[in-house]
Amino acid sequence: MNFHVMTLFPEMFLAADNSILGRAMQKELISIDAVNIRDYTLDKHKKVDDYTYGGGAGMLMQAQPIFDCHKAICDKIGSDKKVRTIYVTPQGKLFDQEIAKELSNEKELIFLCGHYEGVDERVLEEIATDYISIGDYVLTGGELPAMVMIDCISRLVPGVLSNEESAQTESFDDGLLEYPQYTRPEVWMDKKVPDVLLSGHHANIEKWRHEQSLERTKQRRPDLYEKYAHKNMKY
Ligand code: 4GN
Repeated sequence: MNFHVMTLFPEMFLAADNSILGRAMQKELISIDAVNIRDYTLDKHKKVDDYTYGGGAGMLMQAQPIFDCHKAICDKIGSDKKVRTIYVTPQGKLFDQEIAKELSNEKELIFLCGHYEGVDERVLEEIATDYISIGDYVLTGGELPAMVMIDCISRLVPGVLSNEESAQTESFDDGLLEYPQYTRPEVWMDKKVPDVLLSGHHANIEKWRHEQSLERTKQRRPDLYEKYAHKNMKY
């Protein structure tokens, strides 16, 4: 999977080079190419923003540099199909594991990270195929949301996680929160690891974990619990 990111702050994407994604990049399972939109401005002062028509506070990113940057990325990819181009925005569809799974099937993905008050609508109409938000809050730029999505999508690309790491995720009860986990020591601050986990009785351990998942989901995420209960209703 090749990620192409249009941004005014390409250095921010060096932060994506952590242990798991770093390993995936070395293995060439993924690549992240952060492209500076400013390199494509035709303005002699390298300006990429301007005032909004109709007035109001703040500046907008102009269409031309973004369009030319997108064109350069598409030419470089050289595919005959249209490449999915995600505008990261609080006005988008809410990102979740299902969207991540769907996007992980693409070979190339382009992200557009906005700044200031946003982007001229006309260039979005020309290049954006998807409008996606990571949650109902506003950040100063689209870079962090793009990194969240890239991280989440990358770990679904075959080979990025070890078998152990992916088996761990797949074993989670579909739609429930994870059960509590413990590592050494057996006693810490007078708190003992639950006996069942030390018993070696695998059926009991599985049953305990499922109960814990159910209880935790009911307490912390009643919305998910309702969905799960409904889905598993037997008539
Ligand atoms: C996306 C972008 C939050 C999200 C953003 C989100 C940058 N904040 N919830 N900020 O996924 C105006 C121009 C705000 C771009 C945008």
